[in-house]
Amino acid sequence: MAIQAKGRLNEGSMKLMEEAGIDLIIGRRNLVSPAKNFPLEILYLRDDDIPQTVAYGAADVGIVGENEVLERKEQVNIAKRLGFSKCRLSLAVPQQTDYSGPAWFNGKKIATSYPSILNDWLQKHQVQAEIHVINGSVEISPGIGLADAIFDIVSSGSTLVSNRLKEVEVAVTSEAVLVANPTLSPAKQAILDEFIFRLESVQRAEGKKYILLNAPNEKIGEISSILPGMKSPTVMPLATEGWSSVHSVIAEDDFWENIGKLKRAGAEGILVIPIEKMIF
Ligand code: PRT
Ligand code: ZN
Repeated sequence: MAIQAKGRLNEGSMKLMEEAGIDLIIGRRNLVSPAKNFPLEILYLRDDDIPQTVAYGAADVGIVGENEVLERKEQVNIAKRLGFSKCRLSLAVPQQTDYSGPAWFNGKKIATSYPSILNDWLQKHQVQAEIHVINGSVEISPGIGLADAIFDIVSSGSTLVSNRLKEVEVAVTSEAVLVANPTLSPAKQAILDEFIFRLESVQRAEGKKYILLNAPNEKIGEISSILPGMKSPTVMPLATEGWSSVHSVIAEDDFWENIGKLKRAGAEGILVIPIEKMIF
């Protein structure tokens, strides 16, 4: 599996390994890390090289920004969207521009590190513009007279603001994705499926809490209807006659909405505890 050696995707990629319960042997030179307890080896690369490495089979899978996958147009399958490093690729123009729509870009010079995605957008909107490819610090080009506009990654938007630019068109949105070589052997596919299964078990548990509460037996029906659990809540008798312990899984957001209702319905001793993994 190829992951980014350093940069914005590295931390999220390493967190996924941890969530999947994969322990890596981190060597001193740190170019390759074998896993101790899973049939996996990590290669650390620059993000730009990951789509090609996976397409050519030097790595079987990789974690990379969808923007790089779209830009490089290599033959890889998106095995799973990972939900981190979210951003968008947008066109931005100087703040004072009276922007009228895509036709504004006709005859303009646009600086970018993503010429292929930009070219797709220009064609789709039938705009004739000049693409000026630069790597890094794209956002300063209009200010120094190198371009009329830029096409770049935006996340919070603060880089645009500090360069006196405004975002006028979003071409694509992106997040980190798990990519796979399209011709994995069945044995490798099985390892990938196991990896994805583990990630999904952790994801399912995110934002979910295990709730335990005590209630008089005659209130259990009402309390169960307030708790939208996995199926039906587990009800166990307490040592105290006429009382039970009710267990369920709830979304954390639902909990805050329903706490008052539960108490009014007679729930006592409410405990809310985190869930690490959920497997159906
Ligand atoms: O060294 P290597 O080549 O591996 O890394 P890199 O420098 O090419 O990439 P890196 O680590 O900067 O980004 C890796 C990936 O993170 C990108 O390909 C995107 O998929 C994703 N990502 C998410 C971002 C951002 N958010 C982001 N904000 N990549 C870059 N930025 C930059 C953007 O270029 C711009 O300069 O941040 C600035 C905008 O941020 P805001 O918050 O000011 O809008
Ligand atoms: Zn890069």
